[in-house]
Amino acid sequence: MTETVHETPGTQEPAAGRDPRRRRDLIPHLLAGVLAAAIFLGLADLISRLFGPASSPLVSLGSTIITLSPSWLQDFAISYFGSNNKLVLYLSMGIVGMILAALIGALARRSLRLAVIVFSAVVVTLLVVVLLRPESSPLDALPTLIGGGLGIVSLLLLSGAATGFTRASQAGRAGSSAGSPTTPSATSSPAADRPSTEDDRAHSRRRFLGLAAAGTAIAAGSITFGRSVNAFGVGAGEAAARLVLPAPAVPAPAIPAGASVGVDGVAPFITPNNDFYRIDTALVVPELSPEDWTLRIHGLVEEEVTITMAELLEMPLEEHHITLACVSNPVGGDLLGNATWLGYPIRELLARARPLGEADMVLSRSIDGWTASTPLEVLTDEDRACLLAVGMNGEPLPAQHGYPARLVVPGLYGYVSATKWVTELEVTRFDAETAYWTDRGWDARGPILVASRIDVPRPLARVDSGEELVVAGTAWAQHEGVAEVEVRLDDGDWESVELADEVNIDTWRQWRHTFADVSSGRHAVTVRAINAAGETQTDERRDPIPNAATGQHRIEFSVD
Ligand SMILES: Nc1nc2c(c(=O)[nH]1)N[C@H]1C(S)=C(S)[C@@H](COP(=O)(O)O)O[C@H]1N2
Ligand SMILES: [Mo]
Repeated sequence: MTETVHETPGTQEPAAGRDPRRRRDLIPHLLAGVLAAAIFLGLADLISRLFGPASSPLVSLGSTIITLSPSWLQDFAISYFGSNNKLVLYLSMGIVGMILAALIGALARRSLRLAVIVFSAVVVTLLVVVLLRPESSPLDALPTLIGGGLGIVSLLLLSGAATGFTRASQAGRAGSSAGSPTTPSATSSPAADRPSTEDDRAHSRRRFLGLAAAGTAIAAGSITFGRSVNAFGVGAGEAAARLVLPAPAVPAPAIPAGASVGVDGVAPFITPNNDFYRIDTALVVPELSPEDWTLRIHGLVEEEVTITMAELLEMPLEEHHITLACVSNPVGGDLLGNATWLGYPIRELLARARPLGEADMVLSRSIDGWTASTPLEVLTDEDRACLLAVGMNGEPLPAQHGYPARLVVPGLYGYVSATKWVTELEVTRFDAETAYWTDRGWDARGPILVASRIDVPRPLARVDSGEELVVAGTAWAQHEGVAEVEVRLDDGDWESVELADEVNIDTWRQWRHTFADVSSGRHAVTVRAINAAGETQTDERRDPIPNAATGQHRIEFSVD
């Protein structure tokens, strides 16, 4: 090993830490550490595209962090970052990783051997993380092993070159202060390998800069190329384009024009697929081809049933407009969306399997192991359109929304019902099994609470005086129906608003209201909904856990 070159304590003067030039000399070493780590992870990620998604140490580490995070952290990430929570996870991993890698680079300046040991320990840890993923196989170790090996080679090369670079700068400084480029200064290392001519120094600098540029190119290139060859979900997206949906045997009724109140800025009645909120624990969208997909219904049933995609597409499919909502939606938040779903009634599938009398729950399982527990009586309800869905707004399910098949259950939050990439329905009992989120403290049944939101005006908007003030938004109480929505200006009386046509009781309902003669200055408007059972949305503020945030949406604005 090259440690004799690097372990040169003599080069460290007592005051080195306080000398800004000395601190600047650390930069090439920090960069060497960061680049070596980036080359390791970038190449491993690129090579992982030949294997399963879990074979990328980045992906497996991210998935493991999600699995191990305390539920308050997961809840926080979902409530505050919504559909961007995975991006935030990657950014945080990137920042922490860069700091660690820079520290390894700094360590390499003192002792290259120790730095290589620490770097190898990180590689081995990530190897264990990859192999412990439920979805990985032994072959998935290869990308981490190969990337790790190349990362260590890079660390050796870059740290060596960084040492050359710093010595060249030190010699340059010593030379200019001593007036002679060839005489080592009195305080510096007696090591004979210090570059002594201007040419040598320029060469050392060029060598480091060249290696650093090459390292940057390799790291950045492998991440970009690897992820564009087969970016998250794109593979499944391409497969989705090949799945041809049959025409529905029971089409959804056309959406009347009156379903919209016609106010700009209100969320459209049907949420386009690309704008539909996305919440799941899957860091990489599972890629499931329709040819390989099956749904197995088992557990407390008289007859186990397995269906293939070809069989499912032969069945008489139904289309329904249903609004999906996330339990983590904060008051006024947008973690809900409305779509026209095409699928087969789950109750018909369960009827084939004939659940036993003692069963009261269906544990649905996704290909990635995620689970939801849904009351059996909801899924077998004759009057509820619980679907094994394959289509969303006239297209096959987008990869992110569960391709090729997911569950959609009107009236229950997604975490207890809307399993994406679903492959299994286990008929069981609430007292025998629990599901992903119920294990983390959330309510076992998760019925959707009556709620409403103001979309217009936007919070803190400035509105022209003289105009009438239009307030508009949406309200929802899936499977119960919205009976009434009321708003109030400041602390005034509640006033009933104009409701859009009810399309069905499973979708949200737009509303609008006009206030005349609002005085100039600051104001607030508050909304509340009342469901068909007569329950009024409470004003009591409560956190989402265990069964959804409560409180009324209130926004402030000012009239000029
Ligand atoms: N496989 C799987 N399905 C899942 C989840 C998940 O984490 N994994 N999250 C659920 C939650 S909490 C919600 S709110 C809905 C969101 O569905 P969407 O992403 O299509 O909007 O999916 C549900 N289905
Ligand atoms: Mo959710």
